[in-house]
Amino acid sequence: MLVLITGASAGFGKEIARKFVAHHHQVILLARREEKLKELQKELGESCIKTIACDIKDIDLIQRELDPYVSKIDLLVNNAGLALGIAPAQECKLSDWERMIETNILGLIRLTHYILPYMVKNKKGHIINLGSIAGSYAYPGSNIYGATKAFVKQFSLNLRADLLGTHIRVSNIEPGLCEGSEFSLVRFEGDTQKVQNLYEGANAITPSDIAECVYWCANMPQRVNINRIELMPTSQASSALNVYKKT
Ligand code: 8X3
Repeated sequence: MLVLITGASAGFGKEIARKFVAHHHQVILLARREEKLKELQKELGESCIKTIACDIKDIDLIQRELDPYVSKIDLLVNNAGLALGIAPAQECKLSDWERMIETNILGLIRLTHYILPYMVKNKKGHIINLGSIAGSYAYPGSNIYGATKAFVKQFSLNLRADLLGTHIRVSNIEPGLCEGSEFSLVRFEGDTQKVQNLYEGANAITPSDIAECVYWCANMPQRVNINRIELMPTSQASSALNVYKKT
């Protein structure tokens, strides 16, 4: 299998790459940080056939770099995404909202739009999107982040509707609290104390748990489409509805 993974230099993306290479698949890695990509390429050896160091929003550059490979991609893992800040909506920076939409939605749809016709032509292919529990459950500070993941969830299901009869599979993996990636450090704007407090004693899920899910989805028999997988740490659950009381 040839697997294209976005956001591949760290966290989920890196573990997903390791998982597929460990099972003798080839990977193309896309991420912003060239140094980290090169490091991972060195670790993965010749199974990593290409790295592309650029922002997911640079679709023209991505298309140029992918051109020799695009018709051979079996699996696209749309993993690149981020949450910026955890402030209530009325205190958020508009630029943070726009950046989340740019990466989590526009980056994902542009790449999908580019690759999908090749998959349809080949009559095979699989798109695995990285959603989030934030796309299904509202919680304070999730505002635009959660909304982008709700988009990813519905887009995944809508793709299934359009792709009926094409043999293309689409899945959405929706993790909850996950430790061991840079996600929360980015969300808390580098505040390591807040990150530590969040994970302390939580026994959160890990990037390798996510990689396991992605790999399992991709390796189910062709007749099986896993539409969604929602996973949380055992220590996390959707909370009761909050009621604000006047004091
Ligand atoms: C983020 C999930 O639980 O950390 O995608 O907010 S959670």
